[in-house]
Amino acid sequence: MTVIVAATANAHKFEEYRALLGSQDVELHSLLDYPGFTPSEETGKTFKENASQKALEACNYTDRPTFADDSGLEITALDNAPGIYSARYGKDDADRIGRVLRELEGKSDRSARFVCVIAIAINGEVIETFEGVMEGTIIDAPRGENGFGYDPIFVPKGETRTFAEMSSEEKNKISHRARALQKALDFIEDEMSVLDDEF
Ligand code: ITT
Repeated sequence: MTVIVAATANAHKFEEYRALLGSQDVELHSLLDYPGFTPSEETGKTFKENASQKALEACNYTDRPTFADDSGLEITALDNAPGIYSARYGKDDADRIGRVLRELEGKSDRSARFVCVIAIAINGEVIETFEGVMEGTIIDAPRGENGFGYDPIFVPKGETRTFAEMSSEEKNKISHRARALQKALDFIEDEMSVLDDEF
């Protein structure tokens, strides 16, 4: 079976990818399968740059088809912070959520969006990137135990529950990550059919 690498050290992200790719005929590795590899600091200014950096580095190390995502929460009233700094916005999830809620105190615009950019790297080259977005609102206090990161304060558009109150199956139907991945899978399917036509 083809091995592909999901270049993430975030176990929650990896579980989402494992569930989303469950029906595909591939064996999925994460960076936890390559303990000798330490990703370098993220230096990009955009999700796309960071996703590309992560995918390329891990592809070069593992010599496998690799994808990586860079993702985060953009909050309108905070000039789209924390954005690419979402993972670096505090020492742990509770600290990061506390900071966001403090910074939003007294602000009436609670609109926000989760963004995920997936980069695919093959043979030492980033071949394409794909963006998925889920719009929503930030509530006043965390609710729910599922998911990870900012899920307890994010209510996706059209829902009343936070991502953390939804099952993983429900989140995986509409999330920014699922949307980016679907675009990547559509691209791969199209490319594969082009190859099939040629041979
Ligand atoms: P890798 O770089 O190893 O993949 P990371 O957690 O550092 O792991 P990012 O740099 O992409 O990943 O940071 C993404 C952060 O954005 C993540 O740590 C969460 O705080 C937040 N985030 C992204 N997707 C999320 C989601 O689906 N639910 C909640 N928070 C999310």
